[in-house]
Amino acid sequence: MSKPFYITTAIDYSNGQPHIGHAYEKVIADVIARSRRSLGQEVFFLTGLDEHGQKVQQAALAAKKSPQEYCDALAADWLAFAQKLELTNNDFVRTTQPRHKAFAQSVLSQLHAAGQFYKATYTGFYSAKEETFLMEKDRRPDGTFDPSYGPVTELKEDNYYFKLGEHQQWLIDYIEANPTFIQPDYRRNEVLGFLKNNTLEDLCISRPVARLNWGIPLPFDPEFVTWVWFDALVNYASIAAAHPELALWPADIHVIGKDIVKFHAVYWPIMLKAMGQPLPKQILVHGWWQKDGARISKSTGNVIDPIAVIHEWGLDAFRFYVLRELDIGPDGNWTDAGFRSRYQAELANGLGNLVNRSLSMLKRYRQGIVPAPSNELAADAAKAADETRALLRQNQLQSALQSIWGLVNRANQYVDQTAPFKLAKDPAQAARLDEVLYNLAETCRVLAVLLWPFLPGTSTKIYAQLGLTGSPDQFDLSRWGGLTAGHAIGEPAPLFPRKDEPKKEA
Ligand code: ME8
Repeated sequence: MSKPFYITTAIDYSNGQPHIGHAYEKVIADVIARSRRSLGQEVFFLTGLDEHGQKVQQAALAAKKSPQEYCDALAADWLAFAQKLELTNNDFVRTTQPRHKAFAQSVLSQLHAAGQFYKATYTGFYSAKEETFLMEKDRRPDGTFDPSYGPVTELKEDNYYFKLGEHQQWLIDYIEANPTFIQPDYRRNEVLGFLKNNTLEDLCISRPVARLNWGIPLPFDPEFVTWVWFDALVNYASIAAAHPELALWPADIHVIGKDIVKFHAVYWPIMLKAMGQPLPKQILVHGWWQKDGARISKSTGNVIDPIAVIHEWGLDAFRFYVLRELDIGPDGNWTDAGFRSRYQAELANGLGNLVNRSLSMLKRYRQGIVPAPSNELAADAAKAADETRALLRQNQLQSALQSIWGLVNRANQYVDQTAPFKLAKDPAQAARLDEVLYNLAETCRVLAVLLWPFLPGTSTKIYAQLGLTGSPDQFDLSRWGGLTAGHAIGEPAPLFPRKDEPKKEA
């Protein structure tokens, strides 16, 4: 058996409720996971929670709970959220699980034994908010630190350091020799620019227990816990190791957001090299969502609640909007008007209308019995399927949706051109009507298959309305001609109910 395609997401800090950014990233990974399965690959999809560190400890304190109780309660919410998004993850990691902690400690012991760490005294500045040490060179021209660091305090403490610097040239050479290791290209160029223009400082991988105790104890010094990022990054390998029969490592894709590129494209590869492990094949970096042109922020109230959107519009409308609106890479801007307009134009009037009128006409004019096969739209369907297959293999999700909608639009245009409602009035046109109805129903079937990774609920409904059993989850089912003469379809029903316009403010 070949190694499964192993895809991961960032693990989210368990210090609050999921937001649009978390949902977006998880949907990207889910669509890639589903499309690879549809294309015949075995897939292992991992997501989960980052439960240690100061942010979580502080949030627990504010909630007057022990950190573990606090994380346990939140984990239930996040697991429910993963289900709400219909994620097809194969495992869900929580970094407080014994299986993860034991693995992280074994890595720490191994690297310590190999002489990769040393203990030193640090004197300088510390941002508790970002859990990071700052230096004189981090000051702005006016002498202050960037407000994003929050309050910065002076500090003198012992810690353990990881010898990053030794591996700098190796990493530059690796990234240059492997152009698809960091994608999109402009993120790769940023990392290369950073590595070529800076000397990598050794990385502080511990925090004294006296200051922070919510972490994995260093196995070789109980006075310290592991710095949260060293703990968190290891999740990708610890969960692979928890399924030894699958031989998952190395991962094929780490899907992450643009703010955590340095951790994944600099620290993690060097950690793996020191561990003697191969590197993940690709780090796929997505951009950040804004709302109405401004940063998403709980404190200013500029937020999008993905659960509320899903409740009002349905999961598939949410999945569609985030993937169709924003390519993987650049930043995106969520507007409620934009969401509403894509829903109306592309889902309700585009796909929904096509499926509903195609099946309703087949029901009305032919009692729901599929006529003899005809190939008029076969070439259009094959073109969309070929393009979609190639684009899915390159994780080009937005372009794949554009290609699928090329077929939706072609079929809607075909209805207008052939005017089956007119043909139905003329008994001499019965054979022509049969052809048109076949082409429309079969196009709907092909669309169900192409849409499966993106809109699994809608795709399943289309299949059911066509009276087909089984699931449209194998890409090869998109080959033209799946519907056979005499097959009885099911009951048509609107896929995307029309929504009233929002009431205008008086
Ligand atoms: O960074 N738009 O966790 P996190 C799009 N625990 N994506 C966004 C976003 C936005 N507005 N805001 C956040 C962490 N994200 C660490 C990860 S991995 C070993 C440890 C993305 O909860 C962000 O870029 O702050 C990241 O990929 C993910 O959400 C989790 O962010």
